Amino acid sequence: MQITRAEVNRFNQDKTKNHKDQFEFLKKQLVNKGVAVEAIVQQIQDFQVAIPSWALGAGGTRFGRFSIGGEPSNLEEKIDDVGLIHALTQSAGAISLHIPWDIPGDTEAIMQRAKEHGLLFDAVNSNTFQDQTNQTYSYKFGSLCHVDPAVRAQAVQHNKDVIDIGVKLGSKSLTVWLADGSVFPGQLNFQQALARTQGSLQEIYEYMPADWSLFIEYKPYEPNFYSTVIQDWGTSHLLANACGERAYCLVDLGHHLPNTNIEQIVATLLWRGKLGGFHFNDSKYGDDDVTVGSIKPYQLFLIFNELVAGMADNQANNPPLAWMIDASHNVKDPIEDLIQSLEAIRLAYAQALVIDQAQLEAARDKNDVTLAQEILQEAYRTDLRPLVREARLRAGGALDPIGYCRAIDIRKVLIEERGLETVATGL
Ligand SMILES: [Mn+2]
Repeated sequence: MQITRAEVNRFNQDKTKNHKDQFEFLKKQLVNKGVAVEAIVQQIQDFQVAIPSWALGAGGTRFGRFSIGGEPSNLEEKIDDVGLIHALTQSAGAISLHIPWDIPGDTEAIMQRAKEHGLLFDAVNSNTFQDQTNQTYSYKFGSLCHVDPAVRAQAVQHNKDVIDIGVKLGSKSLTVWLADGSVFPGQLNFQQALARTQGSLQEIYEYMPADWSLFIEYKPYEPNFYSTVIQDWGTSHLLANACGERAYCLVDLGHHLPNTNIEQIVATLLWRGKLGGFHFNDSKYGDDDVTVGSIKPYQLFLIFNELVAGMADNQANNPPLAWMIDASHNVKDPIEDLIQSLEAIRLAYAQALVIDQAQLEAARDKNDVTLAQEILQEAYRTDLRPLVREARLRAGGALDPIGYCRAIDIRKVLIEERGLETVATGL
C-alpha cells in the first residue's frame, strides 16, 4: 500500500485549526524570548532518521517472538513500510540495510522502489554475530578477533561484500558491531584479541572507497557476558584512530552500563571530531531496545543539547552524523512504535534547539549553577510538540501519524495484502 499526499491532506483538514492555534500561541511565546522559531522549524524538518531494514517485522526477545501479521517478507515490502512511515512523519527519509538479512536481488529495482518513497540508503550494517547457512567457518568464538586467521579472513571478506553492496545502492558508510568477546575469565587474551580486531578493521577500512566512513560500535556486554572486545567508547575511539581519518565511533544509547553519562561521551567524541553516528533506543536496565524516549526522555534531551552545541561549535570538524533507530518491539505494532520513536527524537532535538547556548555559557562562566539548570529545564518543560507538528505539516506529513494509522487500520490492510503468516527476516 502507498499513502498519497492528498489522503494525508484530507486527514489533516479537521485537525489543522486546533494545531494552528497551538502553534501560533507557542510561536509568540518563543519569539518573545528571542527564539528563532522559523529557523528551528526548518531544522526540525531537515532532521531525518534512518530506519533499519529489520525493524518492520515483529521484534523478539531470546524467549519468544509474537507474530503481528502482514509483516514484510522481502526487502521490497520493507522499503514500502519505511515509505509509509516516511509519508506520515516526513522524518524517516532513509533506510539502513542489514546484510545478509536484506541483500538486494535486483539493485536497480530496489533503488527505484526507494526513490518512489523518497528514501535514501544510509549506512550498511555487516553481521558477523551469527553463522549463515553454508558458511565455512563459525563465529562461535569470535569473528574479527578470532584466533584463527581463516575465520578472520572470512569475516573481513563479509564486510568487504557488504561495502560492495552499499556502493551499488549509494550508501556512504559501513557500521560494524561485533559480538566478539568471552563468556568466561581466561577464555580470551585481551591484548591479542584487541590487536587482531584492530588488524581486521584496518583491512576493512583500507577496502572502503575514499568517500566512505567506517562506524565502529561498542557495547559493554551481551551476548558475551564476561568481556566484549570493543567494550566502550574509549576502545572504539582507539580503534577508529588506528584505522584512519574516516573511521568514527558510533554511539548506541542502549550500549552503556546503567547510569553512564552518555551526553558527556557525546561531547568528548565531538571535541575530537570522532563521532560518526547514533543508534537511538531507550532502556531501563540493559540493552533493552525499547521505544526512544519511553523511559528516559530527559537523558535524550541532554544528549541532544550536547549534539546541538557541539555541532554548532564544531572546531574539530566532526562530519554530519548518521542517525538510525535501533530498537525492537515485541508488544507493539512496529509501524506505530517507529512513529513514536521518530516523534521522541524530533521533540528532544527541538528542545535542544530552543536553548540559548550563549546564555547557558554565560551562566557557566559565572558559576551560576542554578541558572544553568533553569535554562535547561525551561527548554525541556516547554511543550514544543506544536513545533514538531508544524515541521511535519509543512513537509506534507500527517498532523497525527498514529491517529492516521488507526483511522485506516493500517495493520489490517497489510494483513489483507500480505497474509497473516509472513515473517520478516531479522532477529
Ligand atoms: Mn546498534
